[in-house]
Amino acid sequence: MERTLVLIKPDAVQRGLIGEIILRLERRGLKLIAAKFLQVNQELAETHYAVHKGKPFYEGLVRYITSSPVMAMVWEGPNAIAAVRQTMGATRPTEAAPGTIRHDFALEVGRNLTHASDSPETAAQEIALWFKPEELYPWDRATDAWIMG
Ligand code: DGI
Repeated sequence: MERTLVLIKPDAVQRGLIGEIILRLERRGLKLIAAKFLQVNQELAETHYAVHKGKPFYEGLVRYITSSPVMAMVWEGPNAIAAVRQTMGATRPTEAAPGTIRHDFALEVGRNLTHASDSPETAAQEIALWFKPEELYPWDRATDAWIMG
């Protein structure tokens, strides 16, 4: 079982896509175990994107993520990290496969709607950065046996 951090970024919130994105993750069979709606401050943005510090798009990325509220969530499931990234599509929307969120709703890499952890190590770091342990609520879902063998 894996957990992954998903951010519905400011452009997706402003464009009224929170429900659409949650719908696709729920429908896939992933389980929501934590969620919060928040305005990201400079410190959180810089820590979250520390790996990109020094890159030409870094300052714009921090401005973008702090520009308006985001929805932060933790989703759980078998292969959740790969499954969520597949549902999001490639980082550059014009390279994302049809049927993915970034293909279906975005045009530019700098407004690509979502963030999802890219490995078990980053997922653990990012979940700990965005959520306190007591904010995670694992639960038994009546349909689990029909989604996980
Ligand atoms: O994990 P991803 O979000 O798919 O991609 P990533 O971790 O390589 O990059 C994080 C974010 O940084 C990405 O969602 C958008 C932004 N980014 C990455 N490469 C570029 C970029 N933004 C701009 N403007 N130009 C880039 O080349």
